[in-house]
Amino acid sequence: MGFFEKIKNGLAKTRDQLITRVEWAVSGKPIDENAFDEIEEAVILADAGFETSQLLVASLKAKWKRGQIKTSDDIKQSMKEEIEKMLTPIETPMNIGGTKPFVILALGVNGVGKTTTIAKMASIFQSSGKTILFGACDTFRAAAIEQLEVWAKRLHIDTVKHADGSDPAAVAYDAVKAAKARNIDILILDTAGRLHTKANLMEEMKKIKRVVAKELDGAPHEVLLVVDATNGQNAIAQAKAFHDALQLTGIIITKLDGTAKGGFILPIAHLLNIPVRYIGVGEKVDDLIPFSAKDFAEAIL
Ligand SMILES: Nc1nc2c(ncn2[C@@H]2O[C@H](COP(=O)(O)OP(=O)(O)OP(=O)(O)O)[C@@H](O)[C@H]2O)c(=O)[nH]1
Ligand SMILES: [Mg+2]
Repeated sequence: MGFFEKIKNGLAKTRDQLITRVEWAVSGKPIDENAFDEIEEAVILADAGFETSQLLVASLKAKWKRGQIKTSDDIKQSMKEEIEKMLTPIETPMNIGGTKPFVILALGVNGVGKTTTIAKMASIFQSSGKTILFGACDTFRAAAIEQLEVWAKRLHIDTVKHADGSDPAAVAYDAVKAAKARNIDILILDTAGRLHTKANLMEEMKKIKRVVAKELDGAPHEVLLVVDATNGQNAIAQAKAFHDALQLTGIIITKLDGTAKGGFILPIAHLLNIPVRYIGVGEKVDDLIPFSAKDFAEAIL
């Protein structure tokens, strides 16, 4: 299956809900002011947030007033264009070419899909010939290290680890040292997830970041937040909190296949302006796809 097919399948729930509502608002009747209120509601229900939905619909309405929108097909076409326009600034792929080892620190609240996403990313990097090392910095949850190692074995990747309950920053330090010594291309650090409202999680992550930077200039090169699409608007709050504390360089959105809340990507662009690197559309290792604004817009409607 190609990328676009996967995104299309992954966004099926969001699309079905959005299309049903948009069509209900515009088909079989002349387009009027009311239709735009209903479209705005549809976009809000896709979890795009009030502010962002308003902005999107305001530009549609302006086109309608200029006579550029006449039919329900015009509406859908214009929505696709506006969504693509909104998402294009956050379509910036990770730039892993320059430095070695390139260090990726993966963060996020519990259960969003960090460990799985790390494995998926590693598999993508491997297919372009890169060597990978994992650092098991989730020493908090029982069995977290084993979970990472199961993936590592499958992908023939080594894991730097300490005992359960040990200092995650010490693991990160050893992992960076090992990556340097072994001439590894990409080091990916898995971390523990807890509620983003717990201050100690942020402090723990800040410490990892500091220790990594001390051992390797410019590292971590990528501070990547993993968010779960089924959390919708709450994922925006998570992104804000992590960004404030840790200056994110990118976001990965997982579980788009399980939700009708895919619209929450719009405020990530409009309010946060943090690059979305990949999107996750399933549990399998090849269910991670580079983010494309055009494909996303095309698939969501
Ligand atoms: N449907 C679907 N499931 C996913 C996706 N990504 C991850 N998952 C599932 O989400 C569950 C949690 O994934 P993990 O990778 O363990 O999440 P985590 O963030 O590492 O969790 P903690 O380490 O406990 O904080 C697993 O069952 C994954 O298979 C996705 O894109 N789609
Ligand atoms: Mg994990």
